[in-house]
Amino acid sequence: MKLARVLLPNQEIHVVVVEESAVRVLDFSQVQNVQRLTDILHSPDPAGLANFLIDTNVAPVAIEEVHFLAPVDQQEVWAAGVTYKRSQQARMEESDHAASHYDLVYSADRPELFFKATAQRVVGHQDPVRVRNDSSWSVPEPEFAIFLTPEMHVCGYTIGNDMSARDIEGENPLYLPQAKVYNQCCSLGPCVTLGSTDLDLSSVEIKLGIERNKAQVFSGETKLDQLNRTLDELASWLGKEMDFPNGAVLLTGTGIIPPDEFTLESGDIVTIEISNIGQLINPVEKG
Ligand code: DO4
Ligand code: MG
Repeated sequence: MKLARVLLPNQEIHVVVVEESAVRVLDFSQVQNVQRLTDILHSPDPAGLANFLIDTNVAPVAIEEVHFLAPVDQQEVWAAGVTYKRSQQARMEESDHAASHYDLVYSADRPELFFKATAQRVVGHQDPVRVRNDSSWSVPEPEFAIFLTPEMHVCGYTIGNDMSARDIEGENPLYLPQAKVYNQCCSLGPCVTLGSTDLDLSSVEIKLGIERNKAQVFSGETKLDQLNRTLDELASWLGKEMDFPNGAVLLTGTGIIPPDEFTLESGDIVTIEISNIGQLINPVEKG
């Protein structure tokens, strides 16, 4: 089952169940203590609760008529890094100073985990992601993202874009937060696919396409079984020594990085597709 936060044609924001070609609006007035998408995700039976909440008095709304908002409420968004061989190689090449850090973290017990965004800095499907004004080498990072309960259990998946300024990150590893965290630095959505970690990773494909002036300027793909860590392992490292009363979203790292001569430009369209999860499309803005 897929759930989302959407803006309806009447400008109301609602949590919905997403079906093949329409969405079904949920009515939260039927139960106590369920007010947000997160409350459903963290409940013992998210699919059962969502089915129960479908407002049968409201007609299904066609998917083309709704605007998908980022599927986050108050969760912090975190990200794992250097979890694919491709990411380790690219980072070692872009940095003179930190090459051995990237090499070591790829195979170390403790993964790289960094704070990526508050919900306010996350954009949803079709809304613009941003390239920093002070970066001349920026790329999207297409990533499989997991939703975690306060107990650090995986309760759903979505598509994520960990926008990154490679020049700032490569200049000095201490600049990583500035390379990664700024307004509109992260995109998530369009929906949350309910599920836990019993996923056949080898069947999950991640694709990235970048379009400029209606022509494809980059495309790449990988599979989730190239991820060097398990989802549970990443979740449990994130939850060490840190409570997440609102749950968390964790981006699991990128396995697709455009060649070094590529940088995003204003007006580019970034499309990230993950099999069985969907397609996340965002235009790029600079400035
Ligand atoms: O080490 C820097 C960031 C790595 C990252 O974001 C990734 O591998 O996806
Ligand atoms: Mg990343």
